Amino acid sequence: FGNRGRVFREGRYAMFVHWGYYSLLGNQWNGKTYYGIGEWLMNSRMADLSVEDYKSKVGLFNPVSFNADSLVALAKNAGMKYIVITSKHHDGFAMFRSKYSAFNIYDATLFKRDPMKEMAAACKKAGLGLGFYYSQTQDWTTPGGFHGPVKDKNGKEVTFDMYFKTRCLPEVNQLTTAYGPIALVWFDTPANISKEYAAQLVDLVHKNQPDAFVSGRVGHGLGDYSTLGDMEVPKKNIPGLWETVEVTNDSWGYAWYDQNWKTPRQVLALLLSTIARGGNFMINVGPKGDGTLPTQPAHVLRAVGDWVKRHQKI
Ligand code: FUL
Repeated sequence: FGNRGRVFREGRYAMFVHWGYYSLLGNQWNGKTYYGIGEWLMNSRMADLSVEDYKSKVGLFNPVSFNADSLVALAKNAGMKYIVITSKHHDGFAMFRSKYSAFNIYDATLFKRDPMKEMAAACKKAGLGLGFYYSQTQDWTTPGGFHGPVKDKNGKEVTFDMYFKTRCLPEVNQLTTAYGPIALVWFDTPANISKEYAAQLVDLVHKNQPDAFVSGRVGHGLGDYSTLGDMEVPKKNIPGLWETVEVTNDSWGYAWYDQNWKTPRQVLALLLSTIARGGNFMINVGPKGDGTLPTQPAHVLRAVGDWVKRHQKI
């Protein structure tokens, strides 16, 4: 491997952060709650939100209390070695100042900050690795994206190829050139993407960031490691490079009612059994719409960290 994937290979324990416009909604729309994973609210069949509906409240998203340094400090105190944060989830909202879509946190809100820049600076200062989650196939609001509109605003048909070339690939290029060294890009839900597109993504990341890994969910077995199913902690040893991803409660993105927090003991057991079977463990937190974390998962991760740091060699 040389230096490629060193952060992943040596880090083993990571923080996953699902944070986006959906965090402001928290699984609620016009006073009604829709149960499920918070970042999927727009796609909830019950809520039945059109692209226009969904976009209509984005101006209310103004997470002024977001503090990258304190999120990174929490990960560090928890004994984690890298953080993977959502730069664009399936709803197509970019959590960075995208040059390729105005539906982004800088241009579509009053916030006027780029949280991915702030995370990059904070991780660098703290000596933690940073990875970007990027939904490459599903994009529910960009014409041509999987599960997205099939026509543009002029009624012209848009293909996946157009979405891929004008949004996905250029954004991945931006994320891997304008934010300093990146530990990995975490692609997700490959769905029916062809091998040719997946290969283009892998090549682009490796070209721009020779030390970065690409997650297995890029598709077609082209990733540098594999990710098990969501919340899948295996009961047997697994060879090769792999990870499992878990939640601190029941949702990745913030859901206002979800108080089903795991205890420190439960998280520690999941962490240890994953590490002992040869995998990496990445556990999620979902900041709220104001940018702050709910207090309980912070408390849980710190408590686990006390144990981890007492037993870590380095
Ligand atoms: C899934 C996604 O669809 C979820 O929203 C979440 O991001 C999880 C980690 O991966 O497959």
